[in-house]
This record gives sequence, C-alpha cells and structure tokens, in this order.
Amino acid sequence: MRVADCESDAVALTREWRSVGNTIGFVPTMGALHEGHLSLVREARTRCGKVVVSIFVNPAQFGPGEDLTRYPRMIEADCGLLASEGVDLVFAPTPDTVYPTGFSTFVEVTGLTAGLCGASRPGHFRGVTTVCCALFNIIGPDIAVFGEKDFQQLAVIRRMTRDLRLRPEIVQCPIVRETDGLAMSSRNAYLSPEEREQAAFIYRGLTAVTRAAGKGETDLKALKAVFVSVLSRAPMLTLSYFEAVDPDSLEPAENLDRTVRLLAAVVAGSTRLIDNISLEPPHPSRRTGC
Ligand code: PAJ
Repeated sequence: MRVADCESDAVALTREWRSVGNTIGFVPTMGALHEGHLSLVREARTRCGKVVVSIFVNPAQFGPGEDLTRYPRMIEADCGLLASEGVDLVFAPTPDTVYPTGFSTFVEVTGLTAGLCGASRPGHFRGVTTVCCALFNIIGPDIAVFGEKDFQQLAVIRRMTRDLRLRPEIVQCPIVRETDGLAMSSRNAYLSPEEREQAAFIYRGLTAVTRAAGKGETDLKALKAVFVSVLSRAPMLTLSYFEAVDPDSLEPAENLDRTVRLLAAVVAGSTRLIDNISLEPPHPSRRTGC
C-alpha cells in the first residue's frame, strides 16, 4: 500500500494505473476509520482493480465553533486498517495541499443543501462538494463510494456529479451499526458513557416508526410523534430534526404512497448525531380505505 501526501504523486500513480487499463474505486474519508468506512472500502475493492482512500479532515466543511480542532486524527492506525483491506493508495494531503494560497473557487449545490443539516450548518455542504470535486479531479476515479449514513451528503454529491458531468459513478452503501443499533460514526467517541447509552434511542425511534407504519399508520405527523415519544426516554438527547423526505429530491414527503427516507438529527451534549432509515409504502391490504 502506498501512502501519499503529495498531490503530484497521487496524480502520477493513478494516471499510470488508468493507462494500463485499471479501474479505480475511490473512498473519501476524514479518517478515524471504523467498520462503516471499511464497508465502503470493501465495496470499492469488489468493483475495481485499484482502490484509493483519502484521509483529510476538511477545514472548509466545519463551521465556526464546530469540532475541527478536536476531530480525531489517527493516521497510523487508519493506515494499518486500510493495508489489511488491500487498499492500493492512501492519499492524505495537508490543508495547504488541498487549499493552496489563493484558492478561491467553491462548488455549491443549491436547493438540496438548504434544509435538514444544511439549515443548521451553513456552508457545510459547500465545503464537502468543493473538496470532493477537487479530490475527484486529483484521483480520476471510475467509482466513488459513499455511505447512506450521511444521506443528505450522498444526495448532494450525486447531484453535483450529475450536474457537472464529473467522472465517477456514485455508489452508495448501507449504514453499519453498533450492536445496539447506533450508527457507527467517528464522532461517537465524543459521547460520555451515559450519552452513548442513550444514543441507541435514535435507531430505536426510527425502527418504532417503521413498525407503526407497518401496522398501517400513514399519517406522517403521527409517525413523528412515535419517534419523539421514543426519544423522550433519552433525556440527554435533544431533537434537531425528524423529517420524512423523498430520497432523491429530499423534498418533504406529503404522504406514504411511495418509499420515503426518514432522517433524524439529535444533539447529545456538544455532539451532533444523525441517522436515517428507508420507509416503504404500507402493504396494500393494510392501507385504510382499500
Ligand atoms: P467521514 O465522516 O469520514 O465519512 C466518510 C464516508 O464514510 C462517508 O461516505 C460516510 O457516509 C461513510 N460512513 C460513515 N459512517 C458510516 C456508517 N456507519 N456506515 C456506512 N458508511 C458510513 O463524510 C465525510 O467523511 C466527509 O464529508 C467527506 C465525504 C470525506 C468529505 O470531506
């Protein structure tokens, strides 16, 4: 496995691989890797001849007062994990490499970024799309793999890639969870033991909503009440949002006549946690009025 912090090395190596007919799978990350990240790496591994992972804690996607300085950095442990997964190249640039003096161009997806996490994190998605666009241009991947964990990010990246005719196909992977259901996240490390225990109620709430819908409840307000009621059993968690949206446009769903995505964000102390689940339309025999 090669590790490059220099952009020209990453460009030269990936160019050489493409020139001899290799396909390249790319997994962008901010490091502090866990099984969720590794699942994306494995997906890239099954699809492509060469796998590149970037590790870059991207300053442009952190707002003032967010956790840029305390974000966990553990490059050596990360490289150990990636070597065991058969990764070919880790690209770990410095901020000065990605944003050289005079850098002044940003990529912004409008509309999709306005609500949900975009509403409370202004500029966040602009930072994500700008860095991903730059990384795609450095690596030149055939596919880029993203997790459903960050569902709004995935939709935003898909839109950017489509609109700007960027090279990679965007591949999405399901959320990997801890045994109690909490979605794995590098930020889970910030949680106190009590917060960590209560954080499991986010997924419990989402599955309770799925069960209620399975029993025929189609009113989205009533389904939100189910989520809120489960979450109220975890007093250390404060709801930031719970929304049912169309999985592509992220527009709020009016009703349950098609598959929707339930997205939730909660705050535990100073840590923001997000999760989501797909909700299928109710079985016709359970639909009231049929
Ligand atoms: P990061 O939070 O490190 O996540 C990197 C990738 O791993 C993202 O695609 C994310 O959705 C995925 N991921 C994280 N936790 C996961 C889980 N439990 N199951 C499945 N996939 C999971 O997302 C970012 O970094 C950054 O915004 C980035 C795209 C790298 C741009 O800086």
